[in-house]
Amino acid sequence: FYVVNEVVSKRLGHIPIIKGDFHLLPAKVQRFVTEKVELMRPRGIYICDGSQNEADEITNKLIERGMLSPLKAYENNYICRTDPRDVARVESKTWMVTPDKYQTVTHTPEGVEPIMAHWLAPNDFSSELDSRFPGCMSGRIMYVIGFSMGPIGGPLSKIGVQLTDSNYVVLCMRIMTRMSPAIWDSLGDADFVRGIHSVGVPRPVREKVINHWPCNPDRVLIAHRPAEREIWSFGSGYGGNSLLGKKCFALRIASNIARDEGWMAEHMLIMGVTNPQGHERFIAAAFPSACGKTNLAMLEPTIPGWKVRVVGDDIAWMKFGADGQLYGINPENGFFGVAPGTSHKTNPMAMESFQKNSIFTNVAETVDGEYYWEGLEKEIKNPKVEMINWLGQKWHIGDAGKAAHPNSRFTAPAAQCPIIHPDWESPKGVPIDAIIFGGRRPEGVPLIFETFSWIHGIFVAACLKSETTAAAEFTGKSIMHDPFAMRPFMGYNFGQYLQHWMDLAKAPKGEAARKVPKIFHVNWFRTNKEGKFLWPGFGDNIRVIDWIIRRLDGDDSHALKTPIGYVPTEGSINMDGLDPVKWDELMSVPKEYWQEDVKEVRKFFEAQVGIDLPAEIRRELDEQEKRIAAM
Ligand code: SAT
Ligand code: MN
Repeated sequence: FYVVNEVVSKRLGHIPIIKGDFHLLPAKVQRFVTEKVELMRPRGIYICDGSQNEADEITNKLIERGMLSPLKAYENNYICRTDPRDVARVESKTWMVTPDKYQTVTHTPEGVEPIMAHWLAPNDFSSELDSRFPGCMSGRIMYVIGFSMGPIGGPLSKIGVQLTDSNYVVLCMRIMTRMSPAIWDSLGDADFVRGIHSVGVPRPVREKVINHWPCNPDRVLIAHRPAEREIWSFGSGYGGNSLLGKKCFALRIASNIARDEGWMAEHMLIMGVTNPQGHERFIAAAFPSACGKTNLAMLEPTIPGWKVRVVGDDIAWMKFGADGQLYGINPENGFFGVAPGTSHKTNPMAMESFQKNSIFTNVAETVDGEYYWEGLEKEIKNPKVEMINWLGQKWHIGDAGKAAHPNSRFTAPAAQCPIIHPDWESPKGVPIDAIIFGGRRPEGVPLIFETFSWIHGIFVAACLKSETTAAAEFTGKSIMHDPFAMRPFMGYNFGQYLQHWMDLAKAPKGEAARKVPKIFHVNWFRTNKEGKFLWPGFGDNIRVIDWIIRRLDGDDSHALKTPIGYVPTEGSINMDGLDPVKWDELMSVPKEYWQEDVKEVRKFFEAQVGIDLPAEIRRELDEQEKRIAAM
């Protein structure tokens, strides 16, 4: 073992280890680092330990360089502006690399591009790598980040090692994952998920670096090799592209591991909800990016006696126990939330979470050293204050343009949330009793409905659609399919993914029958003809959760059967203290709308899932169509 270390360390040649002890890394990690050092040729190697000292050292370096500046109104809060070309995930340059195309994508007809997962052939991938990574870290430091998704050593947790030349990434990974030398002990000889990330700007730098934010937008590539549990990310420093623990690992790679191991890796929040009688239930909920997962997870109930506590706001790893119960963990350690729209009115608990030790990206900064973004108009101390907007220009409320980029983000330690659940780090997870799916649906879709069964729920989730948001590169509003809110994060053939969900309902021999969660669909975003929201949303969403929980508790008297599922009967949602809502407009299931919808879904399945669509799901579609026709 020692001899192996010696050999490996010599192969590092003249490249100095700037910090950390290479010999303390597990042998497999040493080999990984060595190989990649040879490929990317950094000027030094920095082995991160995740400590406060380390974060301070890196932060100070970034402040000196102008990439980061302190937000003086708070304790240990920092702001940074990216190159304006590097502000969101780039779905069109995000790939899954598998030998067989159909491991990644479904069988779509000639000329139809699959929208769930993009496939890159191994040969093409090799040449894409060859044209980017050799020497890509030259003149830069390579940081080695060992991290755990989920509590270190937990039965549902997984370890990753990310190499990066971005110190911003180091600081954010420290908030978003568990980074500590304990990772190496926990890992031992075991395998780990490999992440290789470079901003793609070797020194000497040929192009002007904007905002001290090196990136290479023309050359962006985010590629995953699921079989090898490996991620290659190039050219972008933005969160979803660069914090590899998050979408790349915890969703795209993890969903592959989950399929192999019989669990699920999903784009879901987890919340604990306690009713006035003191009984707590855990709910997981999937919404596309920028549709309010963070707000729902931290909801402040507007009806008395209820309590919500957050377990996670973006990703859930869930596994059925031998007792038949589904358990879920939040693999993350922080919140990477959309800033605009977040305020004391909409999400006071998120606001409390980032009063210190947080990083703000592409928001505005006032001359008083406070953050600012759209949605804080009514809360800002001095509405006339001068600001620097996300583009670095002087800006005041009322000026043209925006203060913050619509996809600007806060990165905050989850433990700082005042309503973080005491069991949020429970290694075995919390028991999940309900799953909610939802999206932004201005038209036709009621506030809430309950699906008829596990399989009907899977069908409904497969039909999930939502208005596009600024979380990806799309511009303009349109309703897009986003099955399971996983479209941008799908790690393998969507038909097989559906089959996997179906299979999970059956317990293996010797285990208790599975108590599959009830599946619901919500829509906070239905509008009237004038485009005004019909439902107040935010803290009032507890009223819908209340109905859901009563359904879980076996209340059968308050549900009306419609062709798409059970909707609440009028009067069964607590409206105390609420301005009158237009119940019929909010809850109606319009026949013409759903007739069109079913046709559209059929086309979507034909075009996008084809022969990979499990027969049971096709049957659900047929049944739904019949029910709608009979309305
Ligand atoms: O940009 S991230 O992928 O990290 C967040 C999101 O879009 O959900
Ligand atoms: Mn997300």
